[in-house]
Amino acid sequence: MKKHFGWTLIAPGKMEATHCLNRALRLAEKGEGHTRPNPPVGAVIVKAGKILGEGYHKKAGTNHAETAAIADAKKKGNDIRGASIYVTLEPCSKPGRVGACTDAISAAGISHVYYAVSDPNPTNRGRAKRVLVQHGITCDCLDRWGQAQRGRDIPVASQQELSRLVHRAQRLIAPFRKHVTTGLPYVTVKLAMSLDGRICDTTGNAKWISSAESRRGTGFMRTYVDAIMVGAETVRADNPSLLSHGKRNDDLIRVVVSRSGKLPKNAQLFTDGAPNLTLVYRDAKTALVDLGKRGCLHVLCEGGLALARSLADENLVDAWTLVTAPIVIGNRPIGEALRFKLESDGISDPKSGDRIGEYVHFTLARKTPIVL
Ligand code: AOF
Ligand code: ZN
Repeated sequence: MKKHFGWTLIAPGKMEATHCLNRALRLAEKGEGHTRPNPPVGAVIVKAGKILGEGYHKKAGTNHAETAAIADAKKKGNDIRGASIYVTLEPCSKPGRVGACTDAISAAGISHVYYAVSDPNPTNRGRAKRVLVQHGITCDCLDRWGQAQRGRDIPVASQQELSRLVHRAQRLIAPFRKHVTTGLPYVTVKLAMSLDGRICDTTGNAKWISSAESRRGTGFMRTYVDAIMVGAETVRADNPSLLSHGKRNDDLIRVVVSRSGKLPKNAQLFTDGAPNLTLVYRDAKTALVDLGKRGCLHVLCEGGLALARSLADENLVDAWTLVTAPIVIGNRPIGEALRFKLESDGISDPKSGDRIGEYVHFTLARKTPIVL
């Protein structure tokens, strides 16, 4: 893609959908960790190979991605009548904190809507197409591109590339899907292990196992989750700030699970003056129920072993991020903490190959959300 007199020019025709959806996803990802209880969403407006406006949802109560993109185009003085809009999520069709996006799209004179995945929120799910078609706007869900293509030509060169992007859009809203359908946040547990499958407990050899480089890599996860959760033993042993190694997320909530409630009063978490809220709960389940009520979509549990085990025992884990370190230690076996059976728990969908230096990160996510 080249910049040409201030326009982003897309290779004509078939590249449009993949280019615009990719861009919309990158925008949406900027909102991750800040939009609760709303989903992160991105949108791109395009006409004749030119991107005329783009935007994303920054915070609940503010512009949705579509209205942000429309406002961006207006600010740039671009005429978007007859344009197409690519959105990572089905546009909302019922007013909430803000007006319905289907109305804004129609008022702006946009004539095609392409969205990656249906909105799991029952208020909006599956309504957009009907509403938009009533306004004379064509609407296609890219998730069902084969179906859509039968009726209309979607500007896509590679089906494989489009499926990959749609899958990314599905992953992006997995936490929102869990929250809006169950009221609970999506839980990712991060554990470090050695090549011999030994788990690294924070009270043990944590500092041995995760290099500064790997910490920066997984520290990045703290920029896109809503809350970070640790057990009391981690606070006592490491006195962590739980804020990012690198870019900070001021919206991140810090959570400690402590059965006794006895935590050092001078722990960094309570005294560092950061804007980040710190909450203490007696057990993991109570914590998750309350975090869900506070609108948290995604909670990252970073240790230690006891907390990971209690989450696993109560069937509260949606995804495991296993950091494999290129060392052999000899400690407690990782299986003790995971305690899941790949088949019965429906854990699949491995996202592999995130390499950070000599470390490899694997994430195994549930196929279906947990229903309590
Ligand atoms: C979109 N674009 O950028 C977002 C959407 O309370 P509200 O008005 O902010 O509406 C929240 C609901 O709207 C949310 O639950 C989800 O269904 C949808 N979010 N929709 O078209 C966006 N954030
Ligand atoms: Zn909307």
